[in-house]
Amino acid sequence: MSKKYQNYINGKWVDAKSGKTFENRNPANWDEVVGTFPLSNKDDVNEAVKAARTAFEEWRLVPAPKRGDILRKVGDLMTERKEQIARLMTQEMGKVLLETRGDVQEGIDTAYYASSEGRRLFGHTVPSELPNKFNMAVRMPIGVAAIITPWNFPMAIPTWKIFPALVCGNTIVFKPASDTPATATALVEILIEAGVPPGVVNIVHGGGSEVGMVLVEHPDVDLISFTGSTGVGKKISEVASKTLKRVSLELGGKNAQIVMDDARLDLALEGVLWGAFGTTGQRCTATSRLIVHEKVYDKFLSMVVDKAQKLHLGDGLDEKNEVGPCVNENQRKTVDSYVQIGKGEGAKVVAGGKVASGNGLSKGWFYEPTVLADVTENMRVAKEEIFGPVLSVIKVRSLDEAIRIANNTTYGLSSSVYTQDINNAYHAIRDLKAGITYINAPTIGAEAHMPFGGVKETGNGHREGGWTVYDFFSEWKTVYVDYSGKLQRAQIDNA
Ligand code: UN1
Repeated sequence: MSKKYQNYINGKWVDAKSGKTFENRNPANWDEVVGTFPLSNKDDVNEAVKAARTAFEEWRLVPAPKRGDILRKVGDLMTERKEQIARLMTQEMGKVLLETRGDVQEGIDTAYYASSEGRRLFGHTVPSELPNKFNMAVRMPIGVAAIITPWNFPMAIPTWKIFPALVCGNTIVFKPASDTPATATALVEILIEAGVPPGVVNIVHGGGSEVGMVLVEHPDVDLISFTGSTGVGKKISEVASKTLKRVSLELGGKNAQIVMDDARLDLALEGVLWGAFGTTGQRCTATSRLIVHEKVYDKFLSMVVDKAQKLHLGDGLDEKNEVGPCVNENQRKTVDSYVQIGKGEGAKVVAGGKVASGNGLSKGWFYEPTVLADVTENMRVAKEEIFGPVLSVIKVRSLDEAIRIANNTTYGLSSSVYTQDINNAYHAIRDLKAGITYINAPTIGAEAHMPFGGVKETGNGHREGGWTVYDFFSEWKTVYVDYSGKLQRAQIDNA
């Protein structure tokens, strides 16, 4: 019997009001059911929003350092359960243990950062233009935040949003991806154990239209923080504008790694394999394009092909495996259809290019790590997000051309340049249109205490991570204290 999971609303574990459920299966072995989850709808969402709204009135008054103390405990509990959660995550979404451990670690780092932020949450004091008057700007809680998260980082991404939201004094309704509801539940269990009061954190499982969009439309939800596809992000933005909600969107990417002729190819090779095939290519930061200087193109391409073909595919729980399955059937279909599109456009499949078969692979959504060579900049495989183990390789004659092509997409999340030339590196830092640029490192691997996000259709200008996310989850209040004992008119009495 698989485990039966529930929603958590107003301090209680409950089924969906409709009684309906859905199953979550292991993508490396679709016979295995990880759990059964409530298939919620607007009735469950309304209940959760009501609980969060009520709880907000007390939670906003808890001193921020105390809210931070709870998050320190959360970090401690996550540390204790790191291995257990990593295994559960591998089971429900497929990426290898090494990476699911990293995912949990990113959550732990975020917990400790947020916990200490409870003792900062700095505002500003600013001199007044008038005598005997004091000016300051302080951060205030906003209200109810809807947290809508993807399956590729089932622990890290929810923590990037939930922990800062809580430290800032907001309450939460959490709608995790329906491919990773078990990991999300493990996070909520920890929050409860660490002492988050009833109603402050609620989780509602179910689909995007039945739960996610209901939250986006809900008049009593103040904030939406969403990570997912650009298509869904645009829809959210449109719908949320009707109630003027504050919305943070972290969307797609089509990230490029540039390899110059002076690069250390051994290093660039490790980088591109990790960037393109880590998490089976299912990161918004994944290296989806490799842009190589013509002088080293043939040599570097054959190095990449050789290694890509040797990557060990299989169940992520077995530590000898380096690449897990795609998360589900649809995702694998999308990957394969892009490979066909690439071929049709004239790209050459030089590694992989098909559904993987062989020992231990027959009941999972495995796809061979794929390299498409001779891709040109306007092919769809050079511009559209694939979200799978497919690398498009493009040849260029100069750094300027490489940067121009890297920028020739509607996305702008991560970017990377391998070069030994400091001048090249700084040109790239200045000119790459992306929220993140790595020098001599792959496009993946953002650290929790640094701003994370992109430009163009990768988002709407907000940043998660680091100190920047606190701007999203708090409202500035400007305060003037006049202790002169008389009416002082700004712009008039000091003229
Ligand atoms: C994502 O792909 O949505 O930088 C997040 C990275 C990870 C986070 C990725 N730390 O690749």
